[in-house]
Amino acid sequence: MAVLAFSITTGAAPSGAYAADDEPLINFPTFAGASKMLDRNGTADLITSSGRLHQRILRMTAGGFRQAGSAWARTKLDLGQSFESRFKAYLHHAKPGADGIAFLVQNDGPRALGGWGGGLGYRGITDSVAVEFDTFQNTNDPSSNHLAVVMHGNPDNHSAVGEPSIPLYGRPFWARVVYDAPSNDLRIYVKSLRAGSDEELALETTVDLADEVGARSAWVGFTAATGSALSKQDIYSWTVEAPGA
Ligand SMILES: [Ca+2]
Repeated sequence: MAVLAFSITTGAAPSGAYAADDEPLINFPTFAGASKMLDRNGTADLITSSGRLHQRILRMTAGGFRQAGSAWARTKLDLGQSFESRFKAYLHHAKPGADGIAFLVQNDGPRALGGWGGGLGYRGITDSVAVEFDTFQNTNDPSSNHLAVVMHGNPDNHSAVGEPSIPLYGRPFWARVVYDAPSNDLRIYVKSLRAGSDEELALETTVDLADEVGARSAWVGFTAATGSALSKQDIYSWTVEAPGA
């Protein structure tokens, strides 16, 4: 009923682009039963974690050399409306680890997968905007613990950079990507899972996502990669909500 009422008040809402009040557009509290709702490429896989939680997770890379993976929700995202994406990640395994993960909106399609290593699995996905969580310092990187917003699949050119106070590698963290469509304001928050930790604003920039991606409706998901240094890169939980709709 809520969906019907909403579509009437907003006019010609594209089918499937709006959810009912407070119902996430994309909702993976865990990745149990997610196989039919996620397109996975390269090394991205749904597995049962071996740790204490013993839950279904999205493992983007499995700890081998020169791996790259991508995973895209089958529900496309309307970039003309504000949204909030929240996920819990754990990048771990070897020391040092590499290379990190990225949250993307893209218009290349459900098979999109980019290059390994510093490409973070998105290098070459041209119709995209990436938010990278980068754990290995390449030539153009400020550190081995940074966030960046990157346009058009070129990780050598950061549009905006932030360096969080918490480690992205070796400890699980929460990330929240908040996009305000009217102002094109994009904010990325991170938070340690440690008791008493506060969320911090790690990066804020202005970007017109629909304009950069070249479409109002985009695929949304993650990429990740390893190179000569290795990581297991796991997503434990992921939601996308459009609270301002
Ligand atoms: Ca890097």
